[in-house]
Amino acid sequence: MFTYPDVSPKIIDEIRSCSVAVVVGHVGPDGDCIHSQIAMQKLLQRLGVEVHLANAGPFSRKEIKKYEPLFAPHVDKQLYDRNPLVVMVDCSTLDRIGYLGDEIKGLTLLTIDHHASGSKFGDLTYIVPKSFSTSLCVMQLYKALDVEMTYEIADHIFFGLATDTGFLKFIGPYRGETFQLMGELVELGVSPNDIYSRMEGGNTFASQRFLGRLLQRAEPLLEGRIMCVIEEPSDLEEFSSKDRPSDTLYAHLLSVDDVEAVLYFKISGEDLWEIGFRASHASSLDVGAISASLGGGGHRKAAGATVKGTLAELKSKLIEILRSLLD
Ligand SMILES: [Mn+2]
Repeated sequence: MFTYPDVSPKIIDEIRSCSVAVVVGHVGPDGDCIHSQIAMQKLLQRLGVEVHLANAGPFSRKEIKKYEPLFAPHVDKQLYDRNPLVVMVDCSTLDRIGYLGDEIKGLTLLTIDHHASGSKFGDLTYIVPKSFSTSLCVMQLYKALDVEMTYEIADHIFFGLATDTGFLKFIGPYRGETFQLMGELVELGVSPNDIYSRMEGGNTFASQRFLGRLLQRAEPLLEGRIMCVIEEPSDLEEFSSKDRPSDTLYAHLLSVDDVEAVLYFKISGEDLWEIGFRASHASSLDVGAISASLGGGGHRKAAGATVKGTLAELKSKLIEILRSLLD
């Protein structure tokens, strides 16, 4: 069975000797990022540290919106001058935290992450690529520092795990350790049932109508191996971009037989498109690489890029790239 690596004594000493800290996370934060930041804040507070939370946002995901008031958009000079320990969670490179990267330059940095892509950057790192969430890495810090977890903390940790695993859908075999950790959290009072409702609920009616519109417009390409969905200007007149039902749209279209990838063209400006990519679990397509070739970023299965050009140009370019990859 997989076991988490030990947290280094250097990290433990750094945390134990710290008096003021700022916990930062990546731009466009998701549930794992926000709940890991909060769980990390609570851990440090229990050790008597004065803790600040900072994130450059935007807090556009519905499941994290309510936490926005807890986060400062900047690390101001006053705080910087007190030489806080910077704890960066759910990312391993400074460019992922946006302009905050410039605001923390020169401070001691502790990185806690589960992404394989980032370099082992920074003075102190606890990076576990096999971990299904950063929040489970934070849980290891509670254990290493011998700080008792309350229900509230357990709930943050479970929520981070739930959002990063599509509520456990992405967990494969031989990962019993994750279920053992979940067992500990549930025994602290966490209700998976309640977490699921909070994670999947909270949709606006408009987002569900928008979903219906986009599903009707989905176009199968390359013998149905690709699904392409394109927004029209009238969509954004009728619906807000905040109501984009992206995750559900991808899930619905990837569930169609033979579909390997979904392309979602979102209007971002005049001849400016944000293209979302998702690949199916079974496909060998690496949409992260496709997105990177367009100047974007992401992972093998999920990626995005913002690209200038006309729709016709971009669409035919992508069809050519996909055709060559699928052959
Ligand atoms: Mn994560």
